[in-house]
Formats: sequence, structure tokens, C-alpha cells
Amino acid sequence: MSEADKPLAAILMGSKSDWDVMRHCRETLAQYGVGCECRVLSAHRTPAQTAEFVSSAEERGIEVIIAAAGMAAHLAGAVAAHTTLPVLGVPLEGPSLGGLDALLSTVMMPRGIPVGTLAIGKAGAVNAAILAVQILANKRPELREKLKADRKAQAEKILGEKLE
Ligand code: RP5
Repeated sequence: MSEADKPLAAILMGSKSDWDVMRHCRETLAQYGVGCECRVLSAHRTPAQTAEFVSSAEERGIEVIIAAAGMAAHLAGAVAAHTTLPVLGVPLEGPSLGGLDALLSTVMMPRGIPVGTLAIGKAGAVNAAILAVQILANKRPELREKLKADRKAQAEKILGEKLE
């Protein structure tokens, strides 16, 4: 793998059942040419492996970590406990509470260990990728230019929409 192809982001999810939503996160990163490591790792089911993956992420060249989970969604907080890389949390819909459980579990971090929390579900998965690109763009002007071009295209599309 060349230096340019090295993954800059990691996407973690608590279960393979989260992938149907989180694939949109990877697709969005790919639209910006940002490679990522994608892993199923759980705060509850694989706590030691989660800690090991996150603790070694910075030395592998990862600059931002996206963590998605449903139900008692502790993954993003558990990830943030092991790194000072920015951690973006995506709460996912569960079977009983529509994702409100995961939203509160992800967003309500006590002071000192932040998690930047996105919307529940697909919107959050896509926005986590865009926000990750915005973070990576601080050092990469070509990403900033693409972000600006995409915002412009989005606005033009909306302004051009006809209702009937
Ligand atoms: C969480 O529990 C996962 O992130 C997933 O959203 C939820 C249910 O997991 P499974 O029972 O489908 O594996 O840890």
C-alpha cells in the first residue's frame, strides 16, 4: 500500500447488523478518496480487542474514528477513552426505542472525554463521513476544495428543484 492509499479513518460498529447503515459512511468517505479501516468491535462483547484496536490506531496513521452502535451504545465513549483522536459517534436504531436509547448513550458523555455525536441512522452515518473529511481537510487543501464544490452542487440541486 502506498502512502497515499493509507487509511486515514476507522469505522467501528458494535455488530455486523449495523453494516447496512454504516456502509453509507464508507461509501461517503470513498467519494472523497478517503480510505478507512472497517471493523465490528463491541464495547460489551469485545472490550479488550476494542481497546487494542483504538490504542494502536494513531500509530497506524488513523486521524479520525467513527463509532456506531445501537441500544446501550457505549462504543463511541469506550473508544474515546482510549485515544485523543477525534471520535464521531453514530447512534443507530434499535428494536424498541427507535434509536433514542443509542442517541442518549452516545451523546451524554461526562466532561473530559468528548464524543462528537451525529444524527440517528443513515443521516448520521453519512454526516459522520462528511465531518471526518472536514477534519482531515484541515491539513489537505484538495479535500477542502472538494467539500466546497459538493456544497455548491447541493445548493444548486435544491434551487433547481421543481415541485410539480
Ligand atoms: C449493539 O447492539 C450493536 O451496535 C447493534 O446495533 C445492537 C444489536 O446487536 P446485534 O444483537 O444485532 O448483534 O451493540
